[in-house]
Amino acid sequence: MPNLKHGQILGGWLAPHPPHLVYAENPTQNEPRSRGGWEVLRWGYDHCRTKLKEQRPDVILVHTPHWQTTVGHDVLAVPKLSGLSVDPIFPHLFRYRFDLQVDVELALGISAEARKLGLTSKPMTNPDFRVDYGTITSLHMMNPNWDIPIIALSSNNSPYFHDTKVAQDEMIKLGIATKNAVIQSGKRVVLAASNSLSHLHFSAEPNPELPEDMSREHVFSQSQYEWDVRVLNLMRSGDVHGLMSIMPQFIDEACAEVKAGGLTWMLSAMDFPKTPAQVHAYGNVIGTGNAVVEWDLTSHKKGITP
Ligand code: 2XP
Ligand code: FE2
Repeated sequence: MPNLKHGQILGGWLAPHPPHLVYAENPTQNEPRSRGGWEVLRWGYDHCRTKLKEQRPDVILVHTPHWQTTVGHDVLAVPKLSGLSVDPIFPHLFRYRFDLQVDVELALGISAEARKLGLTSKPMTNPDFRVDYGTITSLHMMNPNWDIPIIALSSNNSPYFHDTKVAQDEMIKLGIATKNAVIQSGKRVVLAASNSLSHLHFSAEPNPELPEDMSREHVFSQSQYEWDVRVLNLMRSGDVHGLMSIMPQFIDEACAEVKAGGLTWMLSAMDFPKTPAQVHAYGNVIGTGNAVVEWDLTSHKKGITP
């Protein structure tokens, strides 16, 4: 019998995860209370929530820098996970009770496809696993009801030991593996690269009494800001090859969090789309540069091709 399934990647989102965004939303799941803050970025996520309601994907896949694996690329593969996730740097802002479902079938498929391409990959099957704040923040902002199953992929920390280019080449393979598994699954999927852009941040909270004091929030430096704008303009113009070619320099000069590989993974899974991306918001969080950016693959063609 031929395999008649043909899954689709509907789109991808650059979905930054400063825990401040969840803190500012005051959801019931998060213990600390706030007066708000970082509204422009939070409003940017409104577009994502609306789009997901229209699209109703079967699963959201996220690549996160804050679940780091020294060996290989792990894929979350426990059907249900719940617990308390605390941000180790900002525990006063993020103590979040998560309760989520994982698409284990597709998770196993991604891990198997990654191994076929020569990568080291394992399904993560520990039922007590504490999900990291990168995964939770991006996914909470995208879908606060958590009524769509998810899959999180770990960040192999090879970029921190090896040449950036070698590490990013591995992420291209992980993207291809993801695409292959999605196609075989027959599922409709949305991707999220959980990353800030420029990533230098203030060494202390400008106002510890009121972390959401927006009178103290600003770009870390003019050069970090200019790097972010350059990268966002490449996304907006659909110049994905220009974007990929300056990525190593962006990582070095702006300490960009895309170093962890999520953006490269996502663009690769989407066949490096020349579709102009839509920047829904840009804003700073404790000085870092963050943008909510959408690649809508349904606007030009029906998803990806094998
Ligand atoms: O998530 C990180 O990497 C952080 N440093 C948290 C704060 C702001 C991020 O943009
Ligand atoms: Fe981060």
